[in-house]
Amino acid sequence: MKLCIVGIGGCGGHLAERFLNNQDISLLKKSLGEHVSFGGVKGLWLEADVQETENQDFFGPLERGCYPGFFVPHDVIGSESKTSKLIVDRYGYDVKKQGFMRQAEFLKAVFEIFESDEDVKRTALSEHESENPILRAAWDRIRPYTTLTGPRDNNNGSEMCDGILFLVSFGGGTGTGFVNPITRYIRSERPAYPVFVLGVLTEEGTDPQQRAKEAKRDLGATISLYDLLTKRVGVGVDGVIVIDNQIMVEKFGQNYPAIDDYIHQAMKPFVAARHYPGEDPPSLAMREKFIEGLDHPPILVPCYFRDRRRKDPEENLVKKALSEGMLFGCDPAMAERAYVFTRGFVGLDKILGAVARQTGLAEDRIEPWRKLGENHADEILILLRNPYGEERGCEVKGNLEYRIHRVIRMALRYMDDPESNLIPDGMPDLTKTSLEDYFYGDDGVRGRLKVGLQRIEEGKTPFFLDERRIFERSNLNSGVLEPHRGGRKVDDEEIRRLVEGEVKRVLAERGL
Ligand SMILES: Nc1nc2c(ncn2[C@@H]2O[C@H](COP(=O)(O)OP(=O)(O)OP(=O)(O)O)[C@@H](O)[C@H]2O)c(=O)[nH]1
Ligand SMILES: [Mg+2]
Repeated sequence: MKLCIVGIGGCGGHLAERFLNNQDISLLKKSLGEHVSFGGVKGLWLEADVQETENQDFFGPLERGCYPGFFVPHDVIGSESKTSKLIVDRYGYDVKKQGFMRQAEFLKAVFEIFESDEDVKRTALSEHESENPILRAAWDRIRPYTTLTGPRDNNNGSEMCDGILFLVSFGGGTGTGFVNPITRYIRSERPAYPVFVLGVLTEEGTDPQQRAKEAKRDLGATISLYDLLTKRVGVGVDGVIVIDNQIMVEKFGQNYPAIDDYIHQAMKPFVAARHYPGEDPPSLAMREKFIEGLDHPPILVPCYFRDRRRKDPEENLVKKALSEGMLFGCDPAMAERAYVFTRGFVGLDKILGAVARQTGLAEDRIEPWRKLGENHADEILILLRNPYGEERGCEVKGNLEYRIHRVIRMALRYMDDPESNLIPDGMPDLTKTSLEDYFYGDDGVRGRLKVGLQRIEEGKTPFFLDERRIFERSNLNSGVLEPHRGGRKVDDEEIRRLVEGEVKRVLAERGL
């Protein structure tokens, strides 16, 4: 799988820089040849705050043909835009606000409006030739790097990426809020194209920039994770790779550049291109492996270790990866599956045996993919699928349940704090009622998070159940939105049809 890397927001941009860095010899930052990133990845950075794009010099404006480039999606909405005015007048949300608002629910609300309000859609269509112009523009910038480019683009297919990896933090506003709408938007067009998210969960206490309290960041993280994990397979992403900044900060101190270098290093076996002969499955087949047997996207915990080349390295690599090498705390014995990526000289049977022994998984639940490595070192990345679900597992420090339980408790605390002002004054009644209902209503997020906590305590999986929208299209003809009334149900049959259609289309495109 050759990945298209899309960093979103501050953390996403810093990480994307690591992945997209040029390996070619460069002089004074000018490449002497073609820009070649590790693993042949390509990609871009989506940012909402122009100021942030001016504070760095790695990415240039895509509009000016720069590579690697950044793009500010809401720039497609002009300052005199009727669409923007309609949304401000009816809902009180200003999509032109610089950097948006640092809240996950802001972007969630805005894109639900674009999806559901017929007047907004009509106005946007006449003004921007798209009902959802911000997401359309973002997707239009991503797609040319993928095998999904239209036939007229005349790109060399083998150069193109056959999967997307979004890089975000869970805890800010931009990455946290944008990742769901954009992945959902891509999915509505391409149900079977591999799409993964790597999300860095914000650390405990204060972050170095001290921009927001932990509880506030945790509410954003919770909303984003909730929305990612409750979509059905084929509607949502194919996996959410989680990394805990808390573990990273304990390892490296509050040094984001060092943390980001390490995260990139740890993901190298996943993105590396040089496969062992016969161990390079088509990306659609790999995607199938990740979601096999699941209704909802899995959580994937990365465990990484790198060691100088030794004789018989397998047992030690696996052992270290599953202990000191976990990038998010968990109990590996709880994993349902393991996807193993190695670089270097390792034996297939030995790796399978070592992972089976140390996780308790049957060998048919372990998927190994070997790649050629660097001189003098072997490395391993194990992605553990859904390694949680033990009764009272949330009481054991170091477990996934323990960390997520804390994040949800913090989110609830923030929701219950009157100073949080989650229903801003001055918003139109429609928005106030919708937010009130979304957060605090009988079927609201507050109640659902409490259920989530209980499910975690009881060791049930998954801990979040059904999707929850802020706005729901309840009256198609008038175009007036009403608060959520249960969500659109996408049944299994519809998903199956969408996925089958997509598989057929891709096979036909490749003449298979
Ligand atoms: N590992 C790592 N974590 C980061 C980095 N930058 C920010 N974070 C974490 O991510 C959280 C959110 O910050 P950003 O990613 O900058 O937020 P954003 O997505 O740009 O959203 P805004 O709040 O709208 O700026 C912070 O609280 C940190 O926990 C980074 O470079 N590396
Ligand atoms: Mg930011």
